[in-house]
Amino acid sequence: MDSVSIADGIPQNPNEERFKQLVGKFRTKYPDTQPQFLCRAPGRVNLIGEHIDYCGYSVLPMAVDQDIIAVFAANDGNEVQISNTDPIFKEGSFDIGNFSISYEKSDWFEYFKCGVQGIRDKYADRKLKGMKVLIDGTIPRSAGLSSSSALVVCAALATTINNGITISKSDLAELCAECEKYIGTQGGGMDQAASCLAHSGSAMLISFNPLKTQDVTLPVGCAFVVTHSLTEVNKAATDHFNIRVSECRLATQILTHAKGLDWRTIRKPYELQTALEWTITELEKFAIDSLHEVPYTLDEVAGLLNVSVDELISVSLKATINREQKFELCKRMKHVLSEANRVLLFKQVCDSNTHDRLETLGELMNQSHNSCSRLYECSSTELDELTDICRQSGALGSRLTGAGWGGCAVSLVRQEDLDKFIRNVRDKFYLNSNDPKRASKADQSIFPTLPGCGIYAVRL
Ligand code: NG1
Repeated sequence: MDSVSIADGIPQNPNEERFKQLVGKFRTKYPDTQPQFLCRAPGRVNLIGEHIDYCGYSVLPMAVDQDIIAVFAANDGNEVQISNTDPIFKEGSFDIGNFSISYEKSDWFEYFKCGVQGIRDKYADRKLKGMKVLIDGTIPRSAGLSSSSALVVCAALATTINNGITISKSDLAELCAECEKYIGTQGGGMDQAASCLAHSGSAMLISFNPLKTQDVTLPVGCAFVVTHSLTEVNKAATDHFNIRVSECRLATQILTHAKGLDWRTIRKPYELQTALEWTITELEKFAIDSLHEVPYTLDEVAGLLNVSVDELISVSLKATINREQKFELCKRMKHVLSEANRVLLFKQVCDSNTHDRLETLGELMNQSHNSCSRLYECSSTELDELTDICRQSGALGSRLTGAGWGGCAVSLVRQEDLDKFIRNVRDKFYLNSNDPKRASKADQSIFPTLPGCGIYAVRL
């Protein structure tokens, strides 16, 4: 079992100073309490494979250096007290034996509770102890770099350690993917797996059901650069994300029914592909031939599945769905299935030795962005502009990363072009734009990133 090990003492690494400072701040914040542990969960940048984890398909992200860290100690009673070094995040407390998670608020505190709840669910027979926690985070929020999942993972990890629970990294990743759904988004598990299972120096191919990861060595001579579009989208506060999940489910159910299989049990494209023993390309062709381009209404989908709209809603959707909602089934399936193929190709190219592999990887990233923008409609004007500028500035490929509708892009750049690329993007997107916010945030909005390591914990 690849369980989370707890090292003794703060490691000598580039984070050493920040860790020590956080321990100092904990002592100031909770003067009567001796800090006992520190744990860390990184964010991730997804290199390719967007919006397909919840369809059951493999994705290819890497962990980033930006992270969430927590210093904590057991409390005598049931109370969990949490505070954050950033004063914009209000401190608070809750009873570990009795609390609920608010769908509506979707603020940092609720994400922390999600992680605790995940451990409560799995270890329902244990009486969990309260704790005092101080959090520090460096992942930009609502930027597609998984700050929310890193917080959920960090909270769950702290809860296990505080209660002497040993858990494997894979179990923790799976549990966190489930419990983050308490906040209302129906994500697929990429972020939590990347945070828990990453190895320093490698990107990773993550496959689901069962959760498996394979290290992917990125070609020598390339750099990945993250750039922030400086627009933020809180996916828990809008319904874009969950509508996409519903569209993929409904499309799968229509195709499943058309093949005479049970649409109530097959809910993800990958499950259908497996049941039919087809390749991704065969399923893609069948989807394109079977689904029309005009958006579907709930009435039409219910009619195709021979059920009432009420029954369809209860089996496949959330009760809160707007009954007038139209569903883009054909476009979404084209994106999902072509993107699933691009991920496998990206991995193959990384493993190969072809002389033009950087160009091929870049081209796959460009295709992915176009597909996200035109078929999945999860880009934004700013992200389209930013990725265009990145390509004009020397990137071999550039794409939005994470859920989209705002947030960050990731670009593949030749190592020798890196400085020039950063200068050009800085000038064109940030300094010479009419938006004063871009100019003021230029310095913190572009950074090259290397594959970082996953979670770890330290006894203080
Ligand atoms: P971010 O970028 O963290 O909002 C979300 C989902 C992922 C995945 C991507 C799109 C969660 C926690 N994360 O990521 O699972 O579906 O969108 O590829 O819901």
